[in-house]
Amino acid sequence: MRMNEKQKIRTSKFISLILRHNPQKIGIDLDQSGWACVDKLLAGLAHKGHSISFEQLENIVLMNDKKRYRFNEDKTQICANQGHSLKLDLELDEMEPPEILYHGTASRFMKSIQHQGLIKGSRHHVHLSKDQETARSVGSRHGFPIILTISAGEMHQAGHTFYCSENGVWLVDSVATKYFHSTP
Ligand code: HQG
Repeated sequence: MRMNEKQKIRTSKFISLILRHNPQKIGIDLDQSGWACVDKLLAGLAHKGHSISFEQLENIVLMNDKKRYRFNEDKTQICANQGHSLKLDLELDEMEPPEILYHGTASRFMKSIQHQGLIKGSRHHVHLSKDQETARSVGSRHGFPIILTISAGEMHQAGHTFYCSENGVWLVDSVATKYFHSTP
């Protein structure tokens, strides 16, 4: 069956839910690094009304606007690149960050953020972007967007560990208030 753009986005969002937060929703397991068996994923999706072919899954992985998922080499396994809330060992490599990174948030969170810094909440990490445009669109998901400029280079020098996901999202455990300011 051909999928239109709307169906593709709906199914892609459902795959995010499965691979980041709740594989049990379709009765599958992820291994300790977050990988799912492609055949089991497809069978589980079909069972919940998201019946897609392997080729359609390939297309979703390839065309996804933020490159949210990746296959292993022989495409028998699939995982989400970032955004998990499940306790996993994502096998991320430490990397030296650029001097400046950005975090997009919403104005309603600012009082708490000014008080306790950026915390990861239910996710594995605080998510940071390379550019302000991406940060703005991330922040807009939660309300009126505020962009925080993060002194990532300074944090790194002070011993904080940074990771970069396969799809270019920078990840860190937390950001103390002394390392950011909001951009007017
Ligand atoms: C905020 C999307 C109060 C934080 C995006 C954010 C990203 C605080 C919200 C990825 C806080 C958490 C993650 C504090 C942080 N007090 N609020 N101390 N510290 N916050 O959705 O970063 O499209 O869990 O600023 O592109 O918005 O799903 O994190 O506003 O890469 O692929 O708490 O999700 O990717 O919200 O987004 P989220 P996020 P996808």
